[in-house]
Amino acid sequence: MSYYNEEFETLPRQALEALQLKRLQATVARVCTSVPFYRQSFDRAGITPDSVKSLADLQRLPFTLKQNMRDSYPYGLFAAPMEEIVRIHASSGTTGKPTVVGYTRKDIDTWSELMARSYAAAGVHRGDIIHNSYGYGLFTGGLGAHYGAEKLGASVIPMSGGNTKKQILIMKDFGSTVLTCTPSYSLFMSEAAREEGVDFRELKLRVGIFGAEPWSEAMRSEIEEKLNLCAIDIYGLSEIMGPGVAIECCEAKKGLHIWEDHFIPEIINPETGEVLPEGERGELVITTITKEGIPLIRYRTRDITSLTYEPCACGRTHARLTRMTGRSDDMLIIRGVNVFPSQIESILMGIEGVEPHYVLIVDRKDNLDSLEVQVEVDERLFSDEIKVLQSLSQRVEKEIKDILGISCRVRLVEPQTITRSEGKAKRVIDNRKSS
Ligand code: DLL
Repeated sequence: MSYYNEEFETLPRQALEALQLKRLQATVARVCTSVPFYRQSFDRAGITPDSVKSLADLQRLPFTLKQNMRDSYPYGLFAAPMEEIVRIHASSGTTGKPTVVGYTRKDIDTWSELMARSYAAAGVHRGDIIHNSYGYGLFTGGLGAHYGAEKLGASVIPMSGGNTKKQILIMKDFGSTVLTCTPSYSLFMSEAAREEGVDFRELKLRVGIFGAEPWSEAMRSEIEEKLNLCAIDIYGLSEIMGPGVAIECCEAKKGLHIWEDHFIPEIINPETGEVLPEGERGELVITTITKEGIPLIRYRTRDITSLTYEPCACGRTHARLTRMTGRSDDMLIIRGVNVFPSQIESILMGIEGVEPHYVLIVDRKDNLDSLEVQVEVDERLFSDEIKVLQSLSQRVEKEIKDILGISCRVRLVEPQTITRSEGKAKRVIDNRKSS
């Protein structure tokens, strides 16, 4: 077993909960004194700094929403004076102003440690050469993965995204053993390698640490086969920290350990806000308990997952999240049926001849929703008879109808026609939003 911080990663539950309570109380006191938003929202809920006597009292605290962060743009929720903020990141989002986060020196140290733990959980160690293709900049992916790699003591290549041909060359010549990027970019790299005549089996890559966007189990198999490595799922969000909030361990690869000595997770019913029992799927809510720059109480992530406290084969005692199926605001409602893009992805990946590059186009005509699934087909198939293509598209339509209960139109498109992404892939075009 390779831990980065064995004592904390394997802390018995009782000790972990005692630590959580102490840290939660300190965080509540901190936000009450330093953040007017919390002072007011706690006042309205009748909460004082000493209201939290047990972890169960967390449920009495009000939620924090992304909108609250937007309303206090840019620095309104900061709990530390600007003199103590050493880094600022922001996530752009698709609408409105970016969400801005600030880190104190201690926050950067914590983030680096949690990323170092995450690498160790993924089986990465000193001596590894980490090819980091997450974007460097306001996005937390690049710098988060970078600082964690240095903290671990591995060698990091700060590639950032883009210039894919060069990435392949560097990976080959520098002997990279670990690749960090979005799952969609990893597939783009496998195509670029093929074009460059580079076979991933000749490379030294052993582990891929993929996240920042939803991906399915079927996509994992596809990536593992095409890139010849062990693919690990990593989760995080800038509001809470960045990458490294939770990660799968390479021993079990069954759920993502969330570092509970720094974050308290809850799962709620997104409609009612009610806390759900262990194992039930719902929206992930996170409370940060060590952050100084921008601590968040019961932050509604919008990400859909479930939580388990069952012991894990790796010996880590921290709870595990199941693979995220997507965000509650990404859920498509098509003629009344709820569907996540990742569910369609899983079906597509299970069908021979269809490639892992797709886009979903949703429209509304005469008050009726329509869904078109555009997906690339295998090169060999594309040159085949029209009959073969027709029967393939009918098969995809039928499987989507049988499994998800929605009718759609499938349009098989030529290889290389769907836009590739160097960061987060854009899988859905919802034209209803603009109409
Ligand atoms: O994406 C941080 C990150 C960087 C995570 C690199 C992992 C690797 P944001 O740009 O703020 O931060 O986007 C956060 O991305 O709320 C999820 O909806 C989604 N997301 C992140 N990781 C996963 C994952 C980074 N493993 C938002 N599976 C989150 C599914 C993910 N969705």
